[in-house]
Amino acid sequence: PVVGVPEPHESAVGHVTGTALYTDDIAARGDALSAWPVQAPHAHALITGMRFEKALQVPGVVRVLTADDVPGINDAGVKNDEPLFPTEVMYYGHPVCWVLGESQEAARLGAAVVEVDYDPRPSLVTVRDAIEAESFQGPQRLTRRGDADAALASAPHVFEGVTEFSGQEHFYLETMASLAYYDEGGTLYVQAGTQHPSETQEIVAHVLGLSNNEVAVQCIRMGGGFGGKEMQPHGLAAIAAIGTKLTGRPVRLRLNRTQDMTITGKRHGFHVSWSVGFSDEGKILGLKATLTADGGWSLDLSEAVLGRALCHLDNAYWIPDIEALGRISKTNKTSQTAFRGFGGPQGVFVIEDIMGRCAPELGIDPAELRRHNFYVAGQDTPYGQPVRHAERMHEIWDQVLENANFTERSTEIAAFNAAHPHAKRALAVTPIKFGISFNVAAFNQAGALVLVYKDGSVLINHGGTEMGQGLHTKMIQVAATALGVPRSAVRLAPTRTDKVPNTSATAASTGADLNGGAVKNACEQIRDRMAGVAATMLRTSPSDVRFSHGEVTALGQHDSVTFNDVAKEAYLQRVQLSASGYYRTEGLHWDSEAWFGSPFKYFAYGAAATEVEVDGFTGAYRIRRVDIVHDVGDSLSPIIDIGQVEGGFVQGMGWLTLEDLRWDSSDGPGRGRLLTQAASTYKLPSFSEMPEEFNVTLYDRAHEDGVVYGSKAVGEPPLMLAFSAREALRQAAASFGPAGATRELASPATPENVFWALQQAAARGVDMPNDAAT
Ligand code: MTE
Ligand code: LUZ
Ligand code: MOS
Repeated sequence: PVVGVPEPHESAVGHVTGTALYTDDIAARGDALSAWPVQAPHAHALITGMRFEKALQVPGVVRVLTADDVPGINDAGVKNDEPLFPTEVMYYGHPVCWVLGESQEAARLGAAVVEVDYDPRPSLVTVRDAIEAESFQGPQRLTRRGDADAALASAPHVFEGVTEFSGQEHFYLETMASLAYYDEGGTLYVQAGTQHPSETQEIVAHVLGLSNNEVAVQCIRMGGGFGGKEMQPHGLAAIAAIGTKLTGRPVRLRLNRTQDMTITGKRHGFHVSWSVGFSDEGKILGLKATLTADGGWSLDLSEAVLGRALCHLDNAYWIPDIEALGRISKTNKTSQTAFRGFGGPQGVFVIEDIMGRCAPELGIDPAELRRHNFYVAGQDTPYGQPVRHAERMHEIWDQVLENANFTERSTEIAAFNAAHPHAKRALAVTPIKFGISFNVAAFNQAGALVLVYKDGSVLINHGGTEMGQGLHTKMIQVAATALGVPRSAVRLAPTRTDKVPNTSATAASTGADLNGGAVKNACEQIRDRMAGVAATMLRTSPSDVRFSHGEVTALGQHDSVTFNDVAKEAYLQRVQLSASGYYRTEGLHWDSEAWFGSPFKYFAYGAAATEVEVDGFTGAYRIRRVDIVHDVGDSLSPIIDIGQVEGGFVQGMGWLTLEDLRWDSSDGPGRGRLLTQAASTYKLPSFSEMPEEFNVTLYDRAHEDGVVYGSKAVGEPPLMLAFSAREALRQAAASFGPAGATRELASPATPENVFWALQQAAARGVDMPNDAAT
């Protein structure tokens, strides 16, 4: 089999040499017009007038697109709450109209002189303000099991707190891009960086008043999506498409970095209030919480994100009695959206924060406290899903402690800390359990189209998109394995809605599970037909034919023919050599009203142990070492999977420790403006923040029944392993003070926030670095 073989990414050479093309590279080769937005300088305002005379006098400006130009429906959201051309500005930077120019520069200059009159309105720019004003959108959801009030009333240890954290900018290297044009037959073609080509197609069609078969969307690859291109490319693609419809010319739309950051949605920040009860032994007895997501100006995917947050509040822990209310605030900000983990990280944040804060109060080592509360076989999640393979969590935990030399190093760290008043180290370990499947049941299906040509070469199409995660590499491996041909015999064609229709977003980490199932299904149809042909060539029965590495053999015989010969013979015998494949995930059920069922096919498990060292004078820190054990089932492609684990961890670490989204909440003229609009003010992880030692181990003998070749999804879960870094920083900061104190740590755990945490710890007693210095 070709699955399981360490293969480099199919575009690795193209990525590093610059020959791999992205949407705007294609656009740049042609004579397309460029679109440029006019962005409103108010968090909330009514638009009372617009004048374009000056813009139209700018050389190279072709026209201005407004609501009057929309042939179909002026809405870009699947919830019908996102006017593409608004009459009411809902956030600072909201595009109110778009200028088309012969060049990007012409369009930019034209946009700068469009005159817009605004009538400013009161705005809400923090989730706290929205809660106070009771500004919510969408339904509220409740996870409930048992009687949380009673559990808290009788618990020997009860703690209360508020946990607040901010969102995260996707900062995919390739910003949003699309290119629209007509083909000779009148099909409107849109090339776009989109994780969800079928939905881009649908939105473009309804904005233009077309049916889906008049629009085709292609995505060759993305320079990162991370959830940011699951929903938000649609409206931008529709702008390009309207421009094409009106001018008859190709139209190119590419946001620059600051436009991308100020127009498109981010990870949801949350405000969470909670109370938790523990037994004397440190078992969680009950939890009550209210989670409020900062939704921004429209719903987008917020309901599903909130749902996943509620379904990951337990992380890996048994919580017998629980009552958790989830709601979505409506604020005057970008519309927050999917981001790797899709609400899961936000739910997990809450329980890991609780563990980290309560462990010292209970006088229990945090690693012990966590382990002590793990699910065991036979227990269900609060929403009713059996935690199958709960024992894996325990095994993975033991393995990561062993790989990390946890006990020995903890002793060394204690000795180091005793000897160093101005520097403290800490080693923390955290688990992850993550549910795999879309929490919207209908999305758990996929299609593929596999073509075998007369010469035996293979071309596959599937509905998933490539955003760097290696899905195409895995699909090539699946097809080669299913057809029994070498990897080199298989090529893959770009994702297009006119090849495979009605696809789901490549999201929820399900890309390989779903599309792999569909590709395998198509290959098996073809292989079964070819087995019939080979049987005539080898004079055996079809059930005795075997395909392997391009050779076709019969059980118990020495004779063989090549796959290529069988393909040619199949053609001559008029046997079909192409097939469309289909897959849907079986066994899911979910009642979204009762908030109960089994929404996930399985859980992915992992654990990470991270060591940090914090400087007592500045709060600056280093990540000294990370050890991870992560469960990907039987890996389809180990290099890809290890890369996903590493990348996910680092992206999570960025969110939790560096990336500090700031919005202007003053009452000045910049109210609601995103202050961190570029890499200069938004600190991403870079080489200097990489763990000095980084060991990733894939959990062994991990076959998962009922998934393609026993594999498990990998894309999102490892992001949440980064909680180990946050917890290590919490512990290191606390080590500057006496044992047993509460350990609060603001988010993100930037050097600044770590500094305040260690000052607070030190203020409780001994060894204050600043005192020592004076
Ligand atoms: N890896 C890279 N390199 N680039 C990405 O944009 N997106 C992540 C993850 N890994 C992403 C990535 C997200 S949010 C998801 S849901 C999955 O990949 C989607 O791909 P998959 O389902 O094929 O794993
Ligand atoms: N559910 C989910 C979703 O779990 N992950 C997703 O990415 C998603 N996207 C759309 C709707 N539901
Ligand atoms: Mo990933 S957030 O499901 O695109």
